[in-house]
Amino acid sequence: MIAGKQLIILVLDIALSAIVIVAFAWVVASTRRPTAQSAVQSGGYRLRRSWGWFYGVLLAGAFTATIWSIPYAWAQPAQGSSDPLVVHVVAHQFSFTMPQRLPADRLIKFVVTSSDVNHGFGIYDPQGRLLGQVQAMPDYSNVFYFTFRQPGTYTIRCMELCGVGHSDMFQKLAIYPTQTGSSAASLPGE
Ligand SMILES: [Cu+2]
Repeated sequence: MIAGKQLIILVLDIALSAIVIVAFAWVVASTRRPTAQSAVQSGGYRLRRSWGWFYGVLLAGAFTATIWSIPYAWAQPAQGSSDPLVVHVVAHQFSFTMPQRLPADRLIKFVVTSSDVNHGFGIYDPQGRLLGQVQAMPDYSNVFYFTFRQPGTYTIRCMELCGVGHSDMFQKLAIYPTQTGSSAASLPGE
């Protein structure tokens, strides 16, 4: 049963496809009336210039409006922040070797590698939103800093097609609240 967002996307897809088909049909029909190059050249150049300016301004505007939300500046450990908790992650076909519980409100330094092929290490919040990701590569460690702001059950998913079991390559990660006190942030069994 198609409903809600899927229905909107389907209708939009059909409408946009219809516009493209009409545009192609118009181009095909128009080629049946030959026109001298000189008659269309200056108009074509004018149109091309306006089109270039239109996209130039559009891209510059979109760039200026969105560059501020790029997270690189605050994805790094803050100056003077406490020692990060180092967590090693090894991805395999088709699971991750890593702790199942980690503390909230603590800077975590994930050191991510793979024992076989390329994988992705993606962190999803309890609502299923992607919060961050890094590649898991064989013979190489990627470092990824992350702080879980809210306790809850998060999901780690592989984000790179890595074989037949790729779609089953996910697991839960429990984030527990950090109590005040120095020992609260250490891992069980640490
Ligand atoms: Cu994988």
